[in-house]
Amino acid sequence: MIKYVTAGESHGKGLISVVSGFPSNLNISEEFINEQLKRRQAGYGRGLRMKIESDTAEIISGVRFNKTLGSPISLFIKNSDWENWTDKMSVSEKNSDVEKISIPRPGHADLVGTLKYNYDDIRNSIERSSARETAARVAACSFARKLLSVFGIEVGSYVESIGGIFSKNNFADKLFDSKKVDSLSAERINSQSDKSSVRVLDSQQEKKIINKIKLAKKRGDTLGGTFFVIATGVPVGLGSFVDYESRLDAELSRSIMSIQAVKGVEIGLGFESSQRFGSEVHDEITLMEKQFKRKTNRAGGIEGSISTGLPIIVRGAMKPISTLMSPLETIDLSTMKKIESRRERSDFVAVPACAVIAESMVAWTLANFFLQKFSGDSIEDVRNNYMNYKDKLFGRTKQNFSGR
Ligand code: EPS
Repeated sequence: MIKYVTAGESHGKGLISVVSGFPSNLNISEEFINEQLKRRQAGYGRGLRMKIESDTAEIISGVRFNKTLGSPISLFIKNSDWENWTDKMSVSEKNSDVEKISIPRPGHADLVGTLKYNYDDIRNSIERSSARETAARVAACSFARKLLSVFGIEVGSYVESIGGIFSKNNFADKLFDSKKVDSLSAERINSQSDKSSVRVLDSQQEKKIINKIKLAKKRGDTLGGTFFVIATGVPVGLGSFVDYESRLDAELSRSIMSIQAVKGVEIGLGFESSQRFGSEVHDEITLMEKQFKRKTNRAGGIEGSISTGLPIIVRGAMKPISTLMSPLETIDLSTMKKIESRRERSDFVAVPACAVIAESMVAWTLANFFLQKFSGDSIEDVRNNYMNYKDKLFGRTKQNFSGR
């Protein structure tokens, strides 16, 4: 089992990730991790903070000469804005009068966190619930992404909609369509979506979305949206139906749902499959050049909670950011009276960033299942186990059923 833990407050000194369970001899560089961090920071509609920060991870342990050692890996991302928060976020008790926040924002973790942890300052809720934490996740998950790429597995994403604006070209349909599914490439999807300021695949849609974000900004409002994550090159056999903790679809859903502000997850056709006939949902099985193929991929690459060998397709929905410049009604905890919510520096839209974070979470989940199945102390051991399985897959099945 690979594991990671993140630590750090949004306006503290920085963020830390500790990653364990990776095999030795995996090639990785700080530059590779920083490329992913840069992708997380992009997107039209982000707040001022993204201009202040230029997230870079420093590897503190677990890597030598660009190769993992098999020992715990630790990473540090410095918060450039820390120098402006040393008083407000001081570790030791300060005599200075640091403003205490008593007005919770509806939709954020402000009120529930304060009630649950018995805080006397909402700042304590704000700091750790912030999506800034995802920078540490993206850094940690870069190791998973790198491991998967050794075996030809790539993870990509694009934004399907922001503020209800969809593309006229139904890209989602093509993801499930037979002729396209085999030639899908996560890398190719990223090479297109990385170029768009809102991670979409259609320039007309991009223009409309930018106008809608401008409108949201003008109104002091925020927007959410939907995104797709696609993993290609995944072998058949990751995950299992034998118990609930081994189910690949369940773990993928959990990992996406764990991202701040995500409110919905689907695998393959998801909710739409509930409205169709069975014949319009299930993917017919064919045989081509000693490989089992499917005519369609409506299952999104998972059957019986096990990967089918077709692209894994996950769709997520993010709610609008809960910090509004035109505030909603709330209660001031210091007076218990009705008041307008506080304004706090924030993003207007973060769906493009959310898609990159979701890629990272999918990569982590897949790497975890991959290593459970093909586990080894070094990347060479993992490769041997993988090749042994992959090369024998068809012959083994044929042998099992021959002579019947
Ligand atoms: C950030 C995500 C958002 C930003 C944050 C940086 O966090 P939250 O979930 O709290 O809205 O608002 O920036 C700030 C907290 C700030 O001071 O601007 C990120 O992804 O790095």
